Amino acid sequence: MKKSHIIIVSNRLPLILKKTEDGKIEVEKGAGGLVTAMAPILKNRNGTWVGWPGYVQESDMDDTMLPEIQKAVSGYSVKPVMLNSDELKKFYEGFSNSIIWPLFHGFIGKCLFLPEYWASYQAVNKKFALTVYQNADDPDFIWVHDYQLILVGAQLQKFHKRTPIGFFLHIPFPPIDTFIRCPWRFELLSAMLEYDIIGFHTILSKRNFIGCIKKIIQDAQIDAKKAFDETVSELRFNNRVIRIGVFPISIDYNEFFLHAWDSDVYKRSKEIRNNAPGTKLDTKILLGVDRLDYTKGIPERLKAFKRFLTRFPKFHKKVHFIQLVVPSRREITAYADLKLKIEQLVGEINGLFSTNDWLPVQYMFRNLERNELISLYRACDIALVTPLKDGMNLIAKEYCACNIDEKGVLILSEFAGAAHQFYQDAVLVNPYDIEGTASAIYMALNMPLEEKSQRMRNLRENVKNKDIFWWLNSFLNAAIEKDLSSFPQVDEYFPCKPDFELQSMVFL
Ligand code: GDG
Repeated sequence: MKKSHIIIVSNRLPLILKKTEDGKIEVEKGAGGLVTAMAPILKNRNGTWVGWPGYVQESDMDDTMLPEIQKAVSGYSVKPVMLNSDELKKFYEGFSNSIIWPLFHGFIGKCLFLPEYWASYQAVNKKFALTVYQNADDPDFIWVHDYQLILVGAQLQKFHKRTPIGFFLHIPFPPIDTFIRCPWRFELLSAMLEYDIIGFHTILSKRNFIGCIKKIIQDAQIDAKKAFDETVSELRFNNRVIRIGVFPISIDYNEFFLHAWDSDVYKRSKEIRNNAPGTKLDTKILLGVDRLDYTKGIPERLKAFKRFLTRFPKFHKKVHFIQLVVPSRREITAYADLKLKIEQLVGEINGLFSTNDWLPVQYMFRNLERNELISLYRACDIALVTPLKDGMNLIAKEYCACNIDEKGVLILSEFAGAAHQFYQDAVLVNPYDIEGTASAIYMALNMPLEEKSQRMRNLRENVKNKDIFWWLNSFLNAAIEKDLSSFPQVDEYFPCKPDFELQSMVFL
């Protein structure tokens, strides 16, 4: 029998194409948890990765560049899908990042529902699907990733591709009252039902998705017993079965753990502690690491730190807050505005509280080398991971994996996917509650060592047991498992009839 291959489809390839000053194109290897997890399985199954190499080009890929691109990865193939400047603007910055991203994170006011964005999103998804179609054979398993590519599965079905197709959403799925505002809600939801398996990070996203299906899609049926729990549910629609599951993504725990033990990392973490302006033996380091994004709650966190300093002057000169912001999507106005807001708040706090021997906030706006980031994780006493909404948040997991002396505290937003796993051992906060977050900082600073160690041990155990490889296996097992005998019989299913009022709105 022919061995099935795996095809990964994501907006970005695990490599970066860059133009040098003398006009040559250079290829750099990509990094990150997804690449690490996917590489062994891609190699083992002679797989292919389809995606955009992050380089804008007006024409399609020149075939002479393919060997150069292929050289950046070994053991599997890469198939680039090129984007031109119009597609970058309308598909990537437009529909993906000015409609789905804000909508799915609940920032409805930031959505720009332009029909030309929708047209470009459809066209680019078709382009991705075509590349997949040209490279897939029938028993292959196709795994599409994330919100930029929701329509790829439906498009492949139009090409009569009847090979199993899975989809994983890396961001939250919103509740019905948010999702319903999207002019293309029916098209997006119907397209999701063309996949054979859909994975979410949290039970909340799974419930929201099923809630939307019940309201918006006619004739879908779902297993009543499992619809709202963490197990894999089956949804029946158009004589097909669609599996829906909860698979919280994670990190390569061992990689972070081993790097944290590195002697250079140890030295660097000591330097970070000793070089913080005004550092004394008892100075506590607080850390925030985020991509520049309004979902990450950076201004709210800075306001909470300001409130903390106002309420607890005895901590002046005894705390130092390092906030790293990694540049991202600055072409979009909302992101450029956010940068200014953050910088204004940092200036305000330092202006109010700094002395000639103490700087309360150290702000960095750049990308750091992986080992520098790990040194920061090791150096800090408290990690502030307080997004307003986040699919999972890998910073929380990386911080725990690197906290090898188990004395750190994780302050975590209730609205990060990670809170579903860490609610017992992290200090949970509502990031909109500035006063409450300031109190949480105070509580973390005063937490007895024994309690800190116990909580951190539990957190690390959790990340270690459910690492990125666990995530990958769980998803693939749920996708390929034939005998789901524990699944209920048809009479245990309830119909997902649309709400009458909504039905008339949606279908008239
Ligand atoms: C989406 C969802 C979900 C950050 N700064 C540097 C750096 N990083 C790396 C971290 C971490 C990653 O970036 C950020 O991961 P997040 O999970 O926080 O964030 P998103 O980019 O928003 O990702 C999110 C994720 O998808 C996975 O499903 O968790 O909810 O929004 O790995 O280490 N890496 C280096 N230098 C930096 O300066 N080297």
